[in-house]
Amino acid sequence: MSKNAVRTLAALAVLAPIAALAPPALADGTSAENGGGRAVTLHAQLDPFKVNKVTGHGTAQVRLDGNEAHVKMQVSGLLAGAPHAQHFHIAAKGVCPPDSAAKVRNGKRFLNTTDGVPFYGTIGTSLTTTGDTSPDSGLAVDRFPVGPDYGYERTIALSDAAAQSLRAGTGVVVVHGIDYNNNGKYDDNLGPSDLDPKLPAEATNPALCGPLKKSAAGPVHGGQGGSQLASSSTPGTTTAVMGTGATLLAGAGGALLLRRRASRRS
Ligand SMILES: [Cu+2]
Repeated sequence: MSKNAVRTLAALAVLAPIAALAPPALADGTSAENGGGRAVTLHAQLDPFKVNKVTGHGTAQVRLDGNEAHVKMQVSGLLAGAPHAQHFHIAAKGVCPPDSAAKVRNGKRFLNTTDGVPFYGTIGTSLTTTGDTSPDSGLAVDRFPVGPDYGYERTIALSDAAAQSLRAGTGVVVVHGIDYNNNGKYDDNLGPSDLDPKLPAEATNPALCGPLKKSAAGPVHGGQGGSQLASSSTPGTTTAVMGTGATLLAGAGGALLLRRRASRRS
């Protein structure tokens, strides 16, 4: 861990108790602006897109209070050593696309991000590990978790549009990045990405998807079985936990990251 990271963590640790004492005014104000948004807990089961040759799984939980979302995810079985963009997609049908939404391109049948937009909508929130979480960071590949397995936890201030969509039941968690030809890296076998032609389609095609649904009242249980999720995460602070691969990737350029060889783990 870099000195800066340590310093940041130390600062967060100091600020956390203060934040814990401070928020009522902010929370109330935010709730009032958002239609009196009562705190709600949402869950998503993240299932793989088989048409994209994905076999991983995951879960996501969101505690939404006003516009503040405390997000927890556990993901497993994705491409190792590769960054996985992840978002709340919003304001469409609130469902994951069926395999029949996939199209044939370059002689291969697969689902790209655009194919799914009529179902899950466009990006409302980028579930990055640090920094900006707006749609502008949708492809900030140096700030997303790294596969194959990871835990993710972060408290995020959602846009009004995203908060409203999640409350309306049209929020969908989508995790991107596939290995269609199973060669251990993002490559160009599917052609360029529909989102950024400088990236390979494998890097941005949807891997896992799950609609966020309101759960029955009751306590939220933390991520189960995740080895990479910090056990010391403090409610109210911003924490993001990445896999070991993230250390290797930190500081390098995005496109380079996607083209570098995946780790030799298989
Ligand atoms: Cu997405």
